[in-house]
Amino acid sequence: MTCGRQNQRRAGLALAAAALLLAGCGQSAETKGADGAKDGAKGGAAAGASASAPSSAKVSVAPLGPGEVRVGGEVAKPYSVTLADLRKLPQASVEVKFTSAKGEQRHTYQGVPLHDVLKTAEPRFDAAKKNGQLRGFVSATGGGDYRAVFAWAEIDPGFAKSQVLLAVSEDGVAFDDAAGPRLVVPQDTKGGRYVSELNQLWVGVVDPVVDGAK
Ligand SMILES: Nc1nc2c(c(=O)[nH]1)N[C@H]1C(S)=C(S)[C@@H](COP(=O)(O)O)O[C@H]1N2
Ligand SMILES: [Mo]
Repeated sequence: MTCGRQNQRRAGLALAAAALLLAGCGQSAETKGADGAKDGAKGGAAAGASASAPSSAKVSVAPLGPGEVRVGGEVAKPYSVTLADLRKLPQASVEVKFTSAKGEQRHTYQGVPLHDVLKTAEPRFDAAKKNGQLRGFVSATGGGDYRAVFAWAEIDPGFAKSQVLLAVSEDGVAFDDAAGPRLVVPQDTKGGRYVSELNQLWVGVVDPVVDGAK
């Protein structure tokens, strides 16, 4: 049974144990199509947010609150932001289209630039290195432990043409506060990085990985 292995792999996330128990271990990413029906995973974040971890689970951090997104990694000021918090910040709006298992989707999203949310945490890039921020990346985790990675330059308006958003609404309909925001990636033609029910943003720097591999 793959249940235990899945559980172990996900143990780092606060919501993991509870979400898995409630969503069912059968709903692993491996059992879904490559182009990801994510509906099975959808309940995961909300369920994990409202349930407490079972006493047998070794979860080292507090359970996620409803709609909470943890911002951490290589940052000076790790913090949490909720969907309710995001609604109060300066908003941007974007019209996008992307392909998905359902076919082409066109939507208007409103939300906060991902770059704004990350800058608040003060990423620790090496200022002594030329364009030190270009060694940075951001891992975005959503409901069902769905995860995608961005290079810093893709989200930094100093480099990127388009603006990645943490959306608070889709086509004028607000996301449920408990579900959390959705990443919107206007430069992508496929929906894969439109991570829903976002719960973690993790800033990393590639140097330890690359130099460690030498
Ligand atoms: N949390 C989460 N977000 C996700 C996925 C997922 O499985 N889980 N699937 C992605 C994929 S592959 C696509 S194509 C789009 C589909 O968007 P939709 O759910 O609005 O149709 O969501 C993306 N965001
Ligand atoms: Mo997809």
